[in-house]
Amino acid sequence: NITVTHKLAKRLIESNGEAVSGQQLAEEFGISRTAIWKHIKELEEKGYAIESVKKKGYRIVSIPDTLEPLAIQTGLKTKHIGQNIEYVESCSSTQIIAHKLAQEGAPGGTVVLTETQTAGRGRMARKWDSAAGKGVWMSVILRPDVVPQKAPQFTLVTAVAVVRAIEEVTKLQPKIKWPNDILLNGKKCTGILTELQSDADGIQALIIGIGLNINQEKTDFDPEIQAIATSLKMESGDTVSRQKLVQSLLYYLEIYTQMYIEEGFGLLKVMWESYSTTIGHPIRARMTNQTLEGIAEGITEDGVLQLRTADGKLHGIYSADIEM
Ligand code: BT5
Repeated sequence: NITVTHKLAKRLIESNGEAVSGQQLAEEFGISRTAIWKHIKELEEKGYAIESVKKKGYRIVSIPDTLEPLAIQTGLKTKHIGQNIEYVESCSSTQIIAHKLAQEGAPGGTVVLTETQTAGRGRMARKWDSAAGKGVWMSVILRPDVVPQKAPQFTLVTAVAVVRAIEEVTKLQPKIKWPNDILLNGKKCTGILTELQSDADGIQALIIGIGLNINQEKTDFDPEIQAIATSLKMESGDTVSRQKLVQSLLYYLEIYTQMYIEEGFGLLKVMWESYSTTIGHPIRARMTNQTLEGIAEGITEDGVLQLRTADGKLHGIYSADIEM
């Protein structure tokens, strides 16, 4: 039933604002006009606004801002990423679903989307706050033919894609904090978590988790992160279309990951540095076994942060929390 309803929505969306008669739809779908009408009612219940034009038929006026595959794939410009979408209304974590799908052989480019997560996670088993319907909680499965040492840069490449997408859909100018935070006015609006399935043959799958705060108000966040988190709506003052954001993000993700795989990190490194808040500034890098203070001088071709301490020594930082 869902599929006929979805096909009907697709048919109406693709008629580009032209009304399509109940009779014509009934013929095309091989069902009665009453059945068509029932599917129209079902779409209206899902939040689609459909105009019924006398003697002419049905016309879609607006579609709801859900992350359902149909909504995302209508108007999606990618060839690869997002052609296969797994959507669930709620889950523990899209990372868990994506890991399972990857193990079961899901193709590269598969995307998992949800409205809310009960156990969204950050790095080192930290909690990721995932308010229902207010953000984009997504995992992307990639199967790049690269050595495992090249995996960490996918976080940086993804960060560039996120910045480009936010710039395209809003007027905001996000900044990147090494390695995986996207900031607006110094507050975090996006976190990225890259996980790896690999064996003796190399990378089997990369699972790139992206959590984007879109339409939250301050009080939608857990009290303990209200001072450090923000959303696109809080910064721009406007409600932002999650659909458009996902479509744009998948597009840039496809372009930039392909560029990285085929041409290496060079150009992306330049883009990344231009968006970075970290480079050129004094920072404190907290690692599991030590904390270093100094100037962040840049990143290497491998995505390693170069930190110069007061004694003049240059340190390569592979993983840390950065304070500025
Ligand atoms: C991250 O970790 O920033 C990676 C977040 C990845 C989340 C996505 S959502 C889809 C996919 N499924 C998952 O289960 N995860 C991925 P980290 O750098 O460790 O930052 C975690 C810290 O960010 C927390 O300890 C909080 O301080 C803060 N935080 C938690 N939720 C936040 C939110 N919604 N917005 C901003 N900051 C948040």
